[in-house]
Amino acid sequence: MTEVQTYLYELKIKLEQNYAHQPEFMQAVDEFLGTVAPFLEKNPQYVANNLLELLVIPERIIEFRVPWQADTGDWKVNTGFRVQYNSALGPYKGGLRFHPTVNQSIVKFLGFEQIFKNSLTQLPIGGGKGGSDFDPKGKSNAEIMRFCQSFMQELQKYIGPNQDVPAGDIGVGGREIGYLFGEYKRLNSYQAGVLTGKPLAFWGSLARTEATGYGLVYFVKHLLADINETLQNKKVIVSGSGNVAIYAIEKAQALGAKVIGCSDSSGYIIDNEGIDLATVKEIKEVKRGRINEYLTIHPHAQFFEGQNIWETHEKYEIALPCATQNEISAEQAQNMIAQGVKIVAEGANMPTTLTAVTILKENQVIYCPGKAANAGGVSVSGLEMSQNSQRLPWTFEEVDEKLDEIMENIYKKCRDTANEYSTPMDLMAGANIAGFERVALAMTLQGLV
Ligand code: NDP
Ligand code: 2IT
Repeated sequence: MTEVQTYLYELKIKLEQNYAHQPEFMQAVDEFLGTVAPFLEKNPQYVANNLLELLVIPERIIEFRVPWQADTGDWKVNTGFRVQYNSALGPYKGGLRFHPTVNQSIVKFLGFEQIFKNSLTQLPIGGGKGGSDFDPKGKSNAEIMRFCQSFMQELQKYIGPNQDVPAGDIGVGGREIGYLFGEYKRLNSYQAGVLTGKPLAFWGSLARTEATGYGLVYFVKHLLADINETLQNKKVIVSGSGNVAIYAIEKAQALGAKVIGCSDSSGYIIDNEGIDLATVKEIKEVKRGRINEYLTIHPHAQFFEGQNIWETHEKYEIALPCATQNEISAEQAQNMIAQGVKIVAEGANMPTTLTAVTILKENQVIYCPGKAANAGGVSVSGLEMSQNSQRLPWTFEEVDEKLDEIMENIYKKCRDTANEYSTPMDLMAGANIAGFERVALAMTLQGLV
């Protein structure tokens, strides 16, 4: 073993001893450590400085009690988290997730990936993530408001426009950001840049709602352009039907693709005539309903209750997983290949298990990791921060154009870095190394802090 390999091996053993109880965190770290050796061989100073161990330990983890009152009058409590992972490139930046599965392992994996994602955007933002095990499903508007207010009572002590700037993620959209912002303002002062993903009514950025889904499709568009192809007439399947999924479908359709399926946690729908997005938006954005309601308007479509969309027997070429982590297992990856998939581009964070990634790569499927392909959301969050600092809103077209440009740059950077350090089109290695390069340099220049 080379010195670099020994270093990575020993670090991995140490982390496994300490964090075996945090499987999602270990998965994200394993994926990263598995790709960076060629870069470290050329940059031995980072091994000498033990930079990777510094990088995998968050600068700070905040965990707090969130008490709130249900409409029934009952007293409830959840746990809140904020991982302030790495501030080498700027204030901590990353979303808040409200979902019953949230725990320290989940926020750490998300925060770790966010460091490299934010670095890839080339914007001045560090990495962070947070959330709560609160389940927004079935809660009244008043309960959501009280929960957000209580969550912010504690979180406000640790955030600020130059310190840590949260945004949305699963279960946190414009409504929640609005309530969180109101409470922050009440306790502090009007700091527009303390949160992003704000409603357009006050200091939000045009195109932020669309940014992650649009950015994902722009990434695929630039990838296809490289092989003289377009999205025209491509068959696409998207998982999820939340913020990222909806705007991925919208942009894919606008570029001529035929999207035939989407899902939520209750099952998936297939519409061979092409998903009618207006119906999905009405169900999800307006009524906050379930995906099977699609069939009441489009009875020719099919609903597969309780099933995972990646088990479908429909044929398609492009998969856009936009729901949650580890939604694609090894068996599901095999099935995707059997259905003809050529590109898997992740709108979600870490939706593909490591074994599934290996299977996809072995079968020449182009795999676009979330930390590169879904970076459009945080990119426009960065642009929202710029607009807030300038006190000037930009037009939709201006923001959208910048988003497209950022996604093109990220794609090309990942592609070129893969060519330099790994095998062609190993975009996972490309994203990890290119993301790491900027952070590692900044950390080194800032010294041992
Ligand atoms: P939303 O809450 O808007 O939507 C989430 C969607 O995924 C819903 O359809 C939800 O179904 C489904 N889902 C969530 N958890 C599960 C689960 N355990 N099993 C099956 N389906 C599930 O979230 P977003 O669209 O914002 O986020 C989706 C993904 O994209 C996440 O991985 C997030 O981290 C990532 N992401 C989001 C960004 C953003 O800007 N919002 C930016 C970059 C990445 P149901 O309603 O039934 O729970
Ligand atoms: O995973 C992500 O990049 C997000 N949820 C968006 C983060 C942000 O700060 O906009």
